[in-house]
Amino acid sequence: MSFKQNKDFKQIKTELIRFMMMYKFALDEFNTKIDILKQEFCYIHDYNPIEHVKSRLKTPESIMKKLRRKGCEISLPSIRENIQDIAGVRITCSFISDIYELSEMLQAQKDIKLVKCKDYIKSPKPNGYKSLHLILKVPVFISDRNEETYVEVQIRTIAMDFWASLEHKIYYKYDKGIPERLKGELKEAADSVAELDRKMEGIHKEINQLKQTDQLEPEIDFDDGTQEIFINNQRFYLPYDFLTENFKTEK
Ligand code: 0O2
Repeated sequence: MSFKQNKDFKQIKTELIRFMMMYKFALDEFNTKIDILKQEFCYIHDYNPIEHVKSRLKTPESIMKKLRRKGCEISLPSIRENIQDIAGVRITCSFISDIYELSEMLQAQKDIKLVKCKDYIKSPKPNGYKSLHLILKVPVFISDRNEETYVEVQIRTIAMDFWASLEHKIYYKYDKGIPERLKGELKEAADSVAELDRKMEGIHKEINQLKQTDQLEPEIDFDDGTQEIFINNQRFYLPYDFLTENFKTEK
């Protein structure tokens, strides 16, 4: 390799690293947002709808493959515009209602822009695949600029995730024809998963209604009227009257 070639190569390498870093930063930022929502849910609502979060950066091979499949030009600006899932986050929720609630919360954040929403829950793919896909733009602030970076978020229930992970392992991306019998069996499995989700959602709603009825009666922890409260792992003892008089809640 000549001196010039070596210099060019080093420059390309630096540019590529900078390019991919933006997606890594976007993932870092997005994961912090999810973590904050998760903690807020745990502290305030005593309930965590987020079961699991997994993020990944698409491999260069996979990016090139997708670029060719879509018939796009092979250049960094083309990748930046056409491949919107270089930064990908998969969030597994407990119930279907959690998926939509979380999606709304994310879209309500002022610095996040919704580019595309594909609702494969309301309109599943013919093979039975279900999931809510959001293509978002997240601003990444670096030393000399601010870049709006695409992040693909897939939100689904544990049951949908179970099906999709196994289907992916079995034959998603299998190029040859798939026997109709197997397609049918996989679709049946997806229908069972959907039924299970429906059942669990129903039980969850009923339990919530029961809980709300129970909570109408205030629970006072101690005979002297003191309430025990944990904030950030610290224990506080506060008089019940003090709390109800000073912290009015919205009705
Ligand atoms: P990987 O390896 O998971 O990243 P578009 O970008 O809109 O032009 P695309 O990417 O096909 O077209 O969009 P779509 O339909 O939203 O699918 C994107 C991702 O959803 C896929 O990423 C999969 O992760 C997942 N997915 C979509 N359909 C299926 C399916 O039938 N089964 C399973 N298991 N997963 C699915 P990649 O890049 O294809 O793969």
